[in-house]
This record gives sequence, C-alpha cells and structure tokens, in this order.
Amino acid sequence: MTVETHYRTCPLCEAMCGLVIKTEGEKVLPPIRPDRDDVWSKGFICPKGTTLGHLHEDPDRVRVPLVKDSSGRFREATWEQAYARCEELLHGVRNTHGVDAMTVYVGNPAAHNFSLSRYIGALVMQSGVPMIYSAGTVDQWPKNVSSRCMYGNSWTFPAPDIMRTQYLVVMGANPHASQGSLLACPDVLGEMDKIRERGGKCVVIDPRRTGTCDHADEWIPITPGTDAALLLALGHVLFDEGLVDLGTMADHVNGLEEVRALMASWTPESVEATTRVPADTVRRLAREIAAAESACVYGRIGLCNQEFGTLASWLIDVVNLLTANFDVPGGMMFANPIAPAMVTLNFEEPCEPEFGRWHSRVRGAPEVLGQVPVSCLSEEILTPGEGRIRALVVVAGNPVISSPEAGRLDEALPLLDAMICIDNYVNETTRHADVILPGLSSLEQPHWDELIWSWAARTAGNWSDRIFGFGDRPDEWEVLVRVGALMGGRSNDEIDERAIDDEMFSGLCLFFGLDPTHVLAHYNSAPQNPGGPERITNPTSNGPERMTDFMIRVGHRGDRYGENPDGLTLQHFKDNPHGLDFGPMVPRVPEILHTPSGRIEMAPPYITADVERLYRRLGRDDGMVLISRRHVRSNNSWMHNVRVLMKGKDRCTLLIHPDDAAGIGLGDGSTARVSTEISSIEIPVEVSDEMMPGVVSLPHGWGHGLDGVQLSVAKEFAGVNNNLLAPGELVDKISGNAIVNGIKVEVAPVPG
Ligand SMILES: Nc1nc2c(c(=O)[nH]1)N[C@H]1C(S)=C(S)[C@@H](COP(=O)(O)OP(=O)(O)OC[C@H]3O[C@@H](n4cnc5c(=O)[nH]c(N)nc54)[C@H](O)[C@@H]3O)O[C@H]1N2
Ligand SMILES: Nc1nc2c(c(=O)[nH]1)N[C@H]1C(S)=C(S)[C@@H](COP(=O)(O)OP(=O)(O)OC[C@H]3O[C@@H](n4cnc5c(=O)[nH]c(N)nc54)[C@H](O)[C@@H]3O)O[C@H]1N2
Ligand code: SF4
Ligand SMILES: [Mo]
Repeated sequence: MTVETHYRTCPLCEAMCGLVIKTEGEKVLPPIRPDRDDVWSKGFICPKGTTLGHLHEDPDRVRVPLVKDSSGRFREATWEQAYARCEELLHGVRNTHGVDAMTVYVGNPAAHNFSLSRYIGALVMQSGVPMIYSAGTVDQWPKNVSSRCMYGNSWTFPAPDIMRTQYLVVMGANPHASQGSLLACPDVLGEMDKIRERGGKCVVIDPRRTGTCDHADEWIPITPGTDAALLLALGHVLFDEGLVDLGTMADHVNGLEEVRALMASWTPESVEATTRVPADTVRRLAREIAAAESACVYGRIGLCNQEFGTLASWLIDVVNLLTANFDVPGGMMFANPIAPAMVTLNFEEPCEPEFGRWHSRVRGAPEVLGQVPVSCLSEEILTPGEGRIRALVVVAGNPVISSPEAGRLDEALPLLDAMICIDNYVNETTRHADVILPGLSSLEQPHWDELIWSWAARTAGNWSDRIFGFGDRPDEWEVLVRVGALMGGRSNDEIDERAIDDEMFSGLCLFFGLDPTHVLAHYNSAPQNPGGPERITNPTSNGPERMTDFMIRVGHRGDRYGENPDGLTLQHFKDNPHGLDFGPMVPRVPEILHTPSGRIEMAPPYITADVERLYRRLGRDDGMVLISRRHVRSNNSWMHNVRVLMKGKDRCTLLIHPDDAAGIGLGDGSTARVSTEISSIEIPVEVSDEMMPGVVSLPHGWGHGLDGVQLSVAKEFAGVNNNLLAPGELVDKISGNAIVNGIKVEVAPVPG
C-alpha cells in the first residue's frame, strides 16, 4: 500500500494549526507532525494536534448508530433503523405536546466543525423549535451582548492585533492552556515573547499565576468577578489625567460623555479593597496603556463566566477605544475573513437591540439574544405543565459535565420522552440518549474554519479535504438537516437533505444579490468525480463545501462567479495545501458597524444600567471563592479518552494557596471537601502559591466515573465534575451567562 501525505488544519481549537498526516490505506501513520510550510501556523502545534489519529482510531468512538432497547441497553442499528426510531420518538412528542416541548442543545465543537457550524441553523429552522440552548451561555454570551450593543452584530468581536502590538494586557485568559480564544493566533505565548523582545510589555490580570505569566512582565492578581470595577477605575484615571484620546475613532463613536460621567466616581481607591488591586497599580496601568505606542486590553472566559461578565466584556472595548487603540494596527481590530461566517452576516436592517422579549417558563429568565441560561434546561424538563421539555436533541455537547448544576441535569435527562444525540462517544450526557447518531472523526470530513477566522490575527485561509470515509456514512450536515426536519414533523420518506440544502443555499444567493438558478447551475455542471461513491460523485454539489466556495466567492476577495475574474474561489485553496495568507488585520470601521447610528455605541443603555449592580457589590467579602481552569492536554470534557494525553501527574486537583491550605489543615495530596449550597465534592489537594489567597481552582471537564459511560481510558482518570458545585441560578444578570468563576465555596479537610 502506498503512503500518502495530507496537509490538514487541526480543528480542535482556535490556533488552527497546520498538520502533516501520513496514512497508509485506512491507517494513520504516527506521528502527526506540524506543517512547517503552513502559511498561518508555520510549524506550531500543541500535544492535542498529534492525537487526531488516536481520536480517529479510538475503539470507543461510536461509528454506527446506537438505539436504546427496552432494557435500556444500546444496540447497534442501521442508519435507516436509527432514523426510523428518531421519527417515532420525535413525532410522538410533537404530535402529543407540540413543538414547544422540543429543544436543542448545541455544544462547543459545533464552532470548530465545518459541517455543524453551517448547518445548526438548518436544523433549527427545519425543526421550528421556538428556542435552543447552547454552551454559549457558559462561555462568550457577555461578549455577544456587548458586541450586539456596541457594533450592531453579536458576533462582531474586536481581537488583539497581537502580532504588532507593543503592550498586551491579558485578563481572564490563559493561552498557556487554551491557545487563545476570541483571539485566533498560532502560538500566542510566542507572540507575547516577541512583544517583549521588541521592547513592549505584557501584563496578566488573573487570580492565578498561570503559565501565561511566564511570558509576561507582570502578574496582577485580582479578586474573581471584579474586573469590571478595575476597568472602571482604569477609565477613571484616563479621564482624570487627561489621557483620553479616541484617535481615528473620534468621528465614529457615540457615548463619550456618558462614559466620562459613569466613570467619574470610580476612583482606583474606591475599588481597591474589592479588587485587591492596589490603586497605584491601576494608575500606573492606565498611564502605561495610554503612553504605549499601541496597546490591547484583551479578556476572555475569566471575564465572561463571572458575575459581571457583560460589564467586563464591554469595558475592555471601552478602554481600548479611550486610548486610541481601536481599529488601528497594534490595537484591537476586526478581522476580515476570506469567507464571512454565517453568524456575522446582517440579515436584518440595523436596529436597537431588544432583550427579554420572552421569558423562560419556569424561572422566568429573560431571553438574551434568543437564548436563556443553559441551567434552565433541567428545570424545564423536570417541571410539569404546558411547555415542559420532553424531547431534546444534543449536537456535539456534553452538558452533564459542562453546565452549571450539572447534577440536576443528570437527573432530568432520563425523564425525557425523546433524546437524540449527534456525537462520537457514549459519554456522561449521551448515555441518556434514546438514539446516538455518530458524527464523523475530523479526518473523515473536510474542514474550513468558518467562525474562527472572524477574529484571527491575519487574513488567511486553509482548506482540508477529507482523508477517510468517502461516502460510507452520512455527513453531519445531512444528519442535522434530517433530524431538524423530523423534529419539524416531516417523515423520513419525505425528507430530501439536498433539496433542503438547495433551498437554504438559494436564500443565501439572494441575500448576496446573486441569481440562485445561475449559481446552482454552476455547481450542477461542475466536473463530476467519476469512480467516487455514488453519494458524493460531485463533492461540491451540496453541503458545506459548496457553501464554503460560495462564501469565498462572495467574500471581499471573491470572484463573484466571474464578475471579478481574478478573485478567489475554493479551488485556489485546494491548489495551495499549506493555505493562502493575505496579510495582517486592516481597519474596518465604519464598514463593519451595523448600528442604527452607523457609529460605535460606547455607552449602550442596556449595559450601562448594570453599573449600579456592580456599585452595590463593592465591599462585599465572599470568603473563599472557586474559579475554573483548563489544561493544554484536555479539551473541555471530551479528550480524556486519549491515553497519550493522560500522562503525567493528576490534573484534576484543587489548587489552593499555602496559607489557605495551612489555615484549613490541608496538605499537598490530602483530600478536600469543597461545598456550595447545592452540593459537595471530594478532590485531591495541590498546594500552590500560584493561587492568590482566598481563591481555589478546579479544572472543568472531568467526572467520567458515571454509570453507563463508555470511555475506557477516561474512566481510569475519572476526576470530579466541578459543575456539580455551581448553582444554576447564578448568572450574569444582563447576559444570562453562567457564573462559574468566583462562586462562594467552603473547603474542609476529609479525614483519613
Ligand atoms: N465550570 C466550568 N464550566 C464550563 C467552563 C468552565 O470554564 N468552567 N467552560 C465552558 C465552555 S467555555 C464551554 S465551550 C463548554 C463546553 O461545553 P460542551 O460543548 O457541552 O462540552 P464539550 O466537553 O465541549 O463536549 C463536546 C461534545 O462533542 C462531542 N464531539 C467532539 N467532536 C465532535 C464532532 O466533530 N462531531 C460531533 N457530532 N460531536 C463531537 C464530544 O464527544 C462531546 O460529547 O463548557 C463550559 N463549562
Ligand atoms: N487545551 C484546551 N484548550 C482550550 C479549551 C480546553 O478545554 N483545553 N477550551 C476551549 C474553549 S471552549 C474556550 S472558551 C477557550 C477559553 O480560553 P481561555 O479564556 O484562555 O480559558 P482558560 O484557560 O480557562 O483561562 C481563563 C483564565 O481566567 C482566570 N479567571 C477566572 N476567573 C477570573 C476572574 O474573575 N477575573 C480574571 N481576570 N481572571 C479570571 C482563570 O484563572 C484562568 O487562568 O479555550 C479553548 N481552548
Ligand atoms: S494548538 Fe493544539 S489543539 Fe489547537 S489547533 Fe494547534 S494542534 Fe490543534
Ligand atoms: Mo468555550
């Protein structure tokens, strides 16, 4: 058999590393190596990227549909049988209880999986469900809210121009583990080193002295959940000392006076006791940022998954605006992707954002950008009455681990009349399913990062062809479309995935001012793939590949189907397996704005009204609080089954400062009981001065020891689920995003 070499982009995180993968027949030949010629990642890789072969070959990976029998056991089934069972279950719920009794949960890999990201919308539209849940409300929802209010589109995020900046503040992010988030850049830590090599400065603001601090000049510990207070004080200094300069944004910003008034009383001294950041430090930071040739204040999950997530997410952008570090090289900039992501398209005319248009049935939680907190899901299943959720479709998610008050969700899921999971494993969540429809491994599907280029440090693109699995199983987009149509009440015989896709595609053509007949004809007459399996004789005829080609063609460098003969098409990327690069970020204001005023709304009333809540928090002492952490060899909850990634010491530990440990009577390696008002867990202790006193840290994504989980390796390293502790009602009030950082805990020794 011949050895073949493939160049692919790793789909696991936002670094989008280029990989070299050698295969022989159906086997991946280890090791998977970094692609040094990749125009974007230039040879960068992390330990997870080398394991795509392990994931592909994992014996525990679900490859055929599983249907639960009457004894509660999963049985392998054909796709026809599995779809028939889905129809029976979903129609059962729909016919008896209506569409309001059905919902969908979308998990994180949907953001990194080409087929899923483009077709979740199709699933939801076909189903007609009034609302969905997602991991977004335990993630970036505060940033979505602030972007919606400030720029008019909830997915328009400014990202640090990290490759050119002279001053970087990293707040509540740990690229040492995460490799960057809402900041797509290969080797973030390497870029931080380069900032310092060129005479710049890096500062990390985090309750924990993370590995990222090793690449920074300064670590500033902060009380969890108080970043917004720090940022208001920072802004106060800027106004107070006459350092405010909107620079090129002066004619594009509304709300300067409102922001000035808002910050007037927030002196660094007034927040010092709450944030535990010395007033002098805040003043110095403000002066340094203002004086720097260019600067970026960047924040991520630590700023979102907290009590004042929206305020903090918004204020970061405000500080960048106030210091002329917005939409200019070296500051925060909007990326300019080759193929615009679907969520960044503005299908409606600019309008003021509306929140709380409806409320959740049980808790009365206001809708925010179409979703309520994911922690509502369990009570919506558990509480009887009209509108009770009885059917749930889970797409690439593991909410039994990832969502707050996880124990209650674990108890609720067995009460569903229908639960369909589209996933690759029988894990903590999918074990409750009636039907598991397997996704594909990353090597079995083509890949183009739809979403991530929307906040990437350069404009580039890279296409990965599928390596294995030509046509022997449905692509995930087909599964999503079919399941959506089944939820929508159509029967299996009526559903034609391709027709539905064509319809959706035609809608997009019209949106971009193109004639669908003309565009569709283009694909239908494209060269066929003779000898290929019947299902995909023409790989560009349907599905995400055609969609990507379309998006490239209508994008800012696209050929618009011949209108710009020198423009780009997907073929250009197919012809360049190491990717194509088009340079650094470019200014995009005002063209990118979609606000009714056509300007950046720096003081959106919905957000500024929440400052009062923060004011009331000042001076409150929560005692010991818990925050979360990540590790470079974990990926949320789902890569602990890869044995090579499980080497080394136990990672599922409670990190605690030596003084706190001594005070409580905990030693390294002892066991602690960590409790909140809803639950308690026991976990090994790791005493470390990388924690600030009064703050303990647990990793998220663990707790694989539950009955019925079929992850043989992960079960050996089960760990404990930190979301058993997080009360579901704790949310950032104005975004509905979960608070899992900065929650009050009691820590006690477990004798023996
Ligand atoms: N306490 C605490 N909780 C947190 C966080 C935290 O920091 N602390 N972080 C939050 C964040 S940021 C996130 S994003 C969420 C994540 O929350 P989730 O998205 O719910 O959880 P994941 O662990 O990412 O689960 C991904 C699932 O997708 C499956 N999967 C992987 N690849 C594919 C694929 O290609 N196709 C299909 N069909 N399935 C696939 C996996 O088997 C797994 O079941 O957790 C949140 N929860
Ligand atoms: N290896 C790996 N990479 C990943 C993931 C993974 O699980 N593993 N998950 C991916 C996902 S889904 C996401 S969303 C991204 C997240 O990417 P990051 O945001 O970089 O995630 P973390 O590594 O959790 O870093 C969050 C930091 O916030 C700090 N923190 C907690 N609370 C506060 C607070 O109140 N204030 C401040 N200032 N800091 C606080 C924590 O100590 C931690 O260091 O990572 C992605 N990349
Ligand atoms: S950093 Fe690791 S997981 Fe992320 S894309 Fe690169 S190789 Fe993949
Ligand atoms: Mo996330």
